[in-house]
Amino acid sequence: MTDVTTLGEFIIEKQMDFPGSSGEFSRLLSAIRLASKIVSQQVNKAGLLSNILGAAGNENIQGEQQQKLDVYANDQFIKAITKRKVVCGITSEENDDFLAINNEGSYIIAMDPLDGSSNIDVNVSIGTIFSIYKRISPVGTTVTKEDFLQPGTAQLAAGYVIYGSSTMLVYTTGNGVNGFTYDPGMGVFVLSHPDMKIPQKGKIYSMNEGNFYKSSKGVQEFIKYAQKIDPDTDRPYTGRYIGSLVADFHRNLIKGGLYLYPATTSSPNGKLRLLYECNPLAFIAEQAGGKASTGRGRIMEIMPKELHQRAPYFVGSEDMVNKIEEFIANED
Ligand code: P6P
Repeated sequence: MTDVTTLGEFIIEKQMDFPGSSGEFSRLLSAIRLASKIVSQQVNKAGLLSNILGAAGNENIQGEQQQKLDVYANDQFIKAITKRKVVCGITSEENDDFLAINNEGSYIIAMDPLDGSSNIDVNVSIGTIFSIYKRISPVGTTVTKEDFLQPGTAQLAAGYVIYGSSTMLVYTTGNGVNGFTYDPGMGVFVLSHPDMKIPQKGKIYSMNEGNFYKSSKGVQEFIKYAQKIDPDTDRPYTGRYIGSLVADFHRNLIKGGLYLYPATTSSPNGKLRLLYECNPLAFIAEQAGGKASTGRGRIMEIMPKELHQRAPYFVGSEDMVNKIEEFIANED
């Protein structure tokens, strides 16, 4: 077998553990690794498992139909993380309120267990997104809401799993970004994308253009700019929108590009959730040399007020984020 580095070896060899911890990060990441293997197995046979497919009949706090696989993924991650005893609380897209897990735990997790779930039964890539913080309240006490309402700049680690043509885990602990591809034969994640960097320039923009006329003038001007024929500036750009944030983000991370979900007349704060969609991917984007903005400022500097609050979101190649920020600044 060629010389491969597994995720487990990588954490031990290459990643400093959290400051002052004794292997807690590796235990936490191994919980995420285990749960993602289990979810990946179900996602890969979702088409066959009628008992999994289809809405669970409940609605989550977003008022979205909960797909059974959403609920299943949420359960698997919560179970695996709880077993490691290092987490005091979890907030999840699938749970209206946060979950108190273990008072002795030092960390909190914000997660979207299965993002893009509307794509589950049409066989399009979906993903898990997670973000890890140190708790603010004292160890030994019950986790509080304030433990979760920390700015993205306080993240210790963040990552995503993409369940696509292959299953990949991409994460950062603030020392760059590394991608691991799951090898089902060996049952391990192997380092396949060391030290990922997003191209500074890009030609791909990812937006639901059905929202064009519901977006601000500055956003509309950017889209028209992107579509203009101008060979000198490599335009028109290419529109690529999968409708699954993790899949669009991952492609743009590798090829260069901009994902945008702006505020619209029907969603004045945008659609994406700050804690478990915007901030974790922003941490990865910045660590890979990219940028993540509300359109008017660094998204990781927002002081959250609510667990499920939304934010306008522009993330990807630095030059493209700068360009749309210019258009937005000029709309005033
Ligand atoms: P729309 C999925 O629900 C999600 O949160 C992201 O994965 C995706 O990019 C976006 O919403 C799709 O939203 O309004 O274009 O269907």
